[in-house]
Order: sequence, then C-alpha cells, then structure tokens
Amino acid sequence: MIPPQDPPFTPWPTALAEHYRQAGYWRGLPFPHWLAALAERFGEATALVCGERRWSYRQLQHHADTLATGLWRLGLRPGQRVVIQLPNIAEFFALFFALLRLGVQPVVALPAHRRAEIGAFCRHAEAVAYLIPDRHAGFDYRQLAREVMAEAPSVAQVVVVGEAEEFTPFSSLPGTAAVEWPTSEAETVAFYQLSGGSTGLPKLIPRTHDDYLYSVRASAEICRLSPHTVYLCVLPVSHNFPLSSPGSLGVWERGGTVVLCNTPAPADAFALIERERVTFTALVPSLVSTWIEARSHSQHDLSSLALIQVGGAAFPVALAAQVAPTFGCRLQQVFGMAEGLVNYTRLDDPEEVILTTQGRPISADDEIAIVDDDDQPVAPGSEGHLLTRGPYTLRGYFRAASHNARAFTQHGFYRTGDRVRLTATGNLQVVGRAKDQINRGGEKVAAEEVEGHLLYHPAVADVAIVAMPDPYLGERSCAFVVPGSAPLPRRHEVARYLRERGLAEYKIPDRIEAIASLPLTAVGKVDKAALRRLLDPAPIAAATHGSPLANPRSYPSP
Ligand code: AMP
Ligand code: DBH
Repeated sequence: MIPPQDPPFTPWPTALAEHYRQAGYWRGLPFPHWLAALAERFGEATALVCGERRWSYRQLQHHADTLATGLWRLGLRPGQRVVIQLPNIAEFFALFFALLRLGVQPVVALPAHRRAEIGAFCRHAEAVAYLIPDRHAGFDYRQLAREVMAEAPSVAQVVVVGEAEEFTPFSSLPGTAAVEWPTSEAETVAFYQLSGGSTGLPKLIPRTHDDYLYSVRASAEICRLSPHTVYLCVLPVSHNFPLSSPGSLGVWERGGTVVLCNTPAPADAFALIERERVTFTALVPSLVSTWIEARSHSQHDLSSLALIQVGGAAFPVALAAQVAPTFGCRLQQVFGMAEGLVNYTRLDDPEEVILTTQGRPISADDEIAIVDDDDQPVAPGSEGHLLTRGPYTLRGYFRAASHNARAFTQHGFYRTGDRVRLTATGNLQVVGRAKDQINRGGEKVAAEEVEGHLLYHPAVADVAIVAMPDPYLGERSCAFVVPGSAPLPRRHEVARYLRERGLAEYKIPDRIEAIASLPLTAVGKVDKAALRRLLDPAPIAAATHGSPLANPRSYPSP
C-alpha cells in the first residue's frame, strides 16, 4: 500500500498552471500527438540514423505504433510504469514513443546502472516490465534482469533487444492489430526522469507532456535548430541533457536529423561527424578534454560542426576557451537539471559571457532566487543557494513526501543544491554545491547512498564520502573510513564488494583513506568540509588513475 501522503505527482497550483497555459507554454499536446504531427509535417525527411539504419519521421512513428500494439498484447496497460535501460540505439526511441503511445510511463535508466539502482527503481515505481539490450559494453543485461526479477516482484515482463534467451525478444513485438489507444492528458505525467540524488533513496522526477515539450520547444528555439540540423547524440540517449536540452527531441521539433553514436571513442564520433555532416552536439566537460586531445591526431573533416554545447558539470574557463579554436565552431554552456530548470548562454552572447558563465533560464517565467542559509535573498552579485520554480520544474518527486518537504520551500521552489551567483550581465555562474553529492564528470553520485552500502562491510565502522578535485573529471570520490575490528580494506576489495552489492561502477570510491574518527560540526553532523581539506588533490589523481585522457574507456556519461 502506498501511504496517501505520498502522491505520485505534485501538480502546479491551479492559478500558475492557468498562467502557463495562457502564456502559451503548455499547449495541451501529449507526446503521441506531437510525434504524429511531426510525421505529418516532416514525413520522408530523415529523423534518425543508427549505424546503417535511417528512419524517416514516418518510419519512426510507424515503429512506435506497431510496437505499442505488441506491448499491449504483452499485457501493458495505461498508467503502468516500465523501466527502460537501453544504450544509444534506435530501439530506445521506438520503445520510448511506443510506451508513451500506450499511456505507459517509462522510467529512463542509464546503461551504467546495475542491480542496486535498477532494483530500487523497479520496486519504487512498481514497474511491470523492464526493457534492455542483450549485451552492451561487455555487460550482459539479461543476467541483470534475472537478478532484478528476483527482488522486484512487480516486474512480469522483460523485453530484450537482441538475443532474448528466456525473455521476450524485441523482434517479436511489432503487431498490426488496430487497437484504440487511450489519449493521455497533456498535464499528466508522461515519463520519469532520474535525479542524480543526494540521499540514499532513488528519486524519480515526474515530467508531464506539457512541461517537457515546452522545455524542448523553447530550447530548440534558443539553439536556432532547423531542418538542416544534424545532431550527434554521444551522451546517454535518455539523459535529460541530450534528450531535451534541446537534444534529440528538440531536433525533431524542428525537422532535423539525430545521429546516434553508441561508442565512447572520439574517433567513432569524429567519423560520424564527417560521414553525416553533423552540425551540432552536446558534451560534458571531460569529454571536451578527450575530444580536444583526440583532435590533434585526427584527420577527420569536422568542418560541418557549427555548435558544441557543454554542460552537466563545472567547465573550467581555460578548457572552454579551446573549444572554438579547436573545432572551428561556436560554444554554448548549458546548466540544467533533470528536475527542470535549464540555463543556456545564447548564441549571440559576447565571448566573455559564453566562456565564463552558465547562461540564463529558458523562460521568462522561470523564477530564480539566490538565498543564504536562512532562505533570505543575498546581495546582488553574491553567492548563494539557487532556488527555482517555473513552467517545467517539478513540484515534487514521485512518492517521496518526507524528502519533498526538505527539497522544496513552502512556496514550491525547488532547492537545487547548487551554489550560484548572478553576474552583472544577468547570467548565472555555478560556483559550488551544497548538496551531498559528487559530480564525477557529469555523473552524479549521492554520497549517502554509497556510504549506506559501505556500512554493511564488516571492516567499516563508519564512513564519509567527499569529492576531491580531479584535473580530468572535475571531481572524483574519496571515502574516509573508520576501520572496525578488521583492517582497512584496499580499494580493489572495496570495489569488488560494492560491485557485488550491485552498485554502478561510477559510484565506487576512487580513493579510500583510513581515519580514526569522523570530524563533527558544532551541531554534530559529519564535517565534510573538514574532510575535503585533508585531501591533497594533485598526487591522488595521478597515483590512482594515471592520465584519464589516455584511457578512452573512462568515457564519462552524465
Ligand atoms: P541532476 O539533478 O541529476 O539532473 O543533475 C543536475 C545537476 O548537475 C545540477 O543541479 C548541477 O549540480 C549539475 N550541473 C549541470 N550542469 C552544470 C554546469 N553547466 N555547471 C555546473 N554544474 C552543472
Ligand atoms: O546535468 C544535468 O542533469 C543537465 C545538464 C544540462 C541537464 O539535465 C540538462 C542540461 O537538461
């Protein structure tokens, strides 16, 4: 039973919702109608390129429709939730749109997630199905599905793209039977994004048709996308940034082409840029470093590139300054969050703004407050906590009443956990973070979640995880461990232990340090600032990982 105080979705107050409609942000258009209108309008133009496959807008819609029939036959019904975990392949979009067609709500996991995360999403969402590839990047998702099914009893169906073994093959799904699809209301939840989180529990972000498609449409406008846009999707396809800022959906909104890149190697991305005459892509800062390094010994013709977006993590000015000269294109900084608010530098901003700020919000109705620890506004230009509410920022996480009480102000502002300042030009600079999280090259790690797992280790009496600066990823994680009766485990033992507990690889601490006891603040909380001060950044990164630039497998995904 779900406690009644834990609603799946917290709506916007009626008056604000009405304003968002009046202002033309919310247009009452559910995803299936949106896709059908695009198929009508852009018909035979190429919507999607995946390897040697090219789907027109019409084909994309056709795949979604026939798959929806198959998913219906499998027993999926409107209002149910399904976890979808696919890499950058065309089937992701076919299934995503098929689920939306059916009124089934996808929960979009990342390929890096493992049993701990997927099991938690499935249980929390009471997912009825789980959609996966057979294998990807050396990992067998069917084995993961078996483990997930054992611990999430609601999961009755597993659909596999590729060799299905005992599960339902994706290839068996498409059907032709005409089924009368229900029409989703545009102000209801279309799907769930995932939060990087800062607590031990998974957070699902309800996104409505109305709010998401507004952010997509406005983003496509800001980025001046057109039918000539060819977008290379290298970040994980379901992540909010490459999906909606303006991402694949924004490209389709304007009749352009999305090219999927399913490998981390810059050489593969460069070959696709040359072959498809890619005009536009989105990267995280660490991938920018990798690309700049790779560019110096690559002969590919990248002259079609007109714009590179960078976001997801702090972007050093020195690195930002290299983008335009190296790639002969414009740079745009993006500071966004799956919860909603997205900021962009504008294409015609002065260079100074583009290099040194993270831009300004999409909407005139994005409300921004920069406050001190007591929620009082700081002096103009000073640093503070960023609070926001607006036409595409959530009002509450899925079934998380007690967390929501802390994550939102009484006036419905979302506490982003980011520390920012507003510049004289009206742009935001992200200067730090108050939330207990490590931003590992755009991949967010909730310290409390990993600490919770480590506390089960017999040799760990207490533990606190903090970020340490890293020249490549921006940050890596260090676990300060108070040893129990057994000696302190070495890092590779800790890594094995956490893998066995089913944790995604990027959450495994990069460094383990013993400490006699954890320092406490005056109010008795663990003093993480004091722990961070104990760290000496430079030698650590070198000693534990060598040069990440030399290792293409350390591809960071947000
Ligand atoms: P999530 O809530 O998991 O979607 O992660 C969003 C968070 O990523 C933001 O709240 C920031 O902490 C971080 N982030 C995103 N873009 C940037 C950026 N351009 N610069 C610094 N931090 C960023
Ligand atoms: O980091 C993010 O989550 C992010 C970054 C840029 C995001 O969600 C977005 C743009 O939409």
